[in-house]
Amino acid sequence: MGEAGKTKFQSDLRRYLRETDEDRDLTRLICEIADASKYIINSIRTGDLGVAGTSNLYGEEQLALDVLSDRILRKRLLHSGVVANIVSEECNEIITVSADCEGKYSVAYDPLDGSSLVDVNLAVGTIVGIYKGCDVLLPGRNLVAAMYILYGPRTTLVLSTGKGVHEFAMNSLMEYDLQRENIQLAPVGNIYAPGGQRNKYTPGVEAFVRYLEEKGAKLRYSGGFVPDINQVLLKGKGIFLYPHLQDAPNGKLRLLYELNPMAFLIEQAGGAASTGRGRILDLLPRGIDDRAPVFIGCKDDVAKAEEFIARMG
Ligand code: AFP
Repeated sequence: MGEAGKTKFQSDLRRYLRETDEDRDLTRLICEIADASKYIINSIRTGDLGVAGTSNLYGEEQLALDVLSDRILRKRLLHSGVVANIVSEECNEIITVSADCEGKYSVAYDPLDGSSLVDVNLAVGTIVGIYKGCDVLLPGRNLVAAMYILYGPRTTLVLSTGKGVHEFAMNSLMEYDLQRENIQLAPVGNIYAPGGQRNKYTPGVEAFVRYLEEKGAKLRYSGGFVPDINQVLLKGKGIFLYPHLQDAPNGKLRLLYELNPMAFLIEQAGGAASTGRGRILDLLPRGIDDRAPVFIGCKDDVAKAEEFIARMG
């Protein structure tokens, strides 16, 4: 399977969700998040960092970009009228918006994952997982939707509401147009993105990476989870890993707002997402800052990782 299939069907995001009979409130929520991305892009591109922290030349305070991105996104969610609870990478507790769960959604997000990469002009992204109702401390298999927005040379939005994975690209009017429908991953890939220090890999992980290298896989790692996953998804093949390390048994990436949304998307594209010993989407979060090791991408590559880890740890 080559590049994910392109489509001639042109539709903006809202119209696409309407035409695929998506729940009206979920459509509203997804479009609010998409709209928020326009303001996040502006801050990234112009360095206009709003208020707080050090002063800029206008005497205003400046925010760290991830804090500003969080404020932009949170404000849209707070005023959307369809959100019950929020979990943000920038806040160490659950933000209750409404005690009324009926017809509402709860959102777990990383407003600007990889924000430190902006200083070196590398791609970063917003990652969002959406649950129906009030509870967010649920296994990721309960997600009703997941999406990410990738701020790269182009701004793209990748979304699934459980009916396949679709890519939208921002046009000159800052609206999102459908680019690819039903993106699918091949069973086996030829690129790998190995996170974490190699000298801290366990024997099983080291053996798995050597297996990938010996079969000719090429290393593609940017340090940004969103662009690295996006490369696997849009090339239709590959694997990203941030494994358990000798001094970090749970790896680095956060379950609620990094791993679960990406695992939902990758599984919707026919791939797999594992801790190395079990499905990411089956993990019951103990807290909002839970971390887990991750092997995510082509399902046969993920299964091979699990084999090596079962055999060698
Ligand atoms: P930050 O959001 O703290 O920059 O971390 C980004 C990230 O969580 C994820 O986007 C990358 O895949 C991973 O860290 C990279 O980690 P290393 O810098 O250890 O490779």
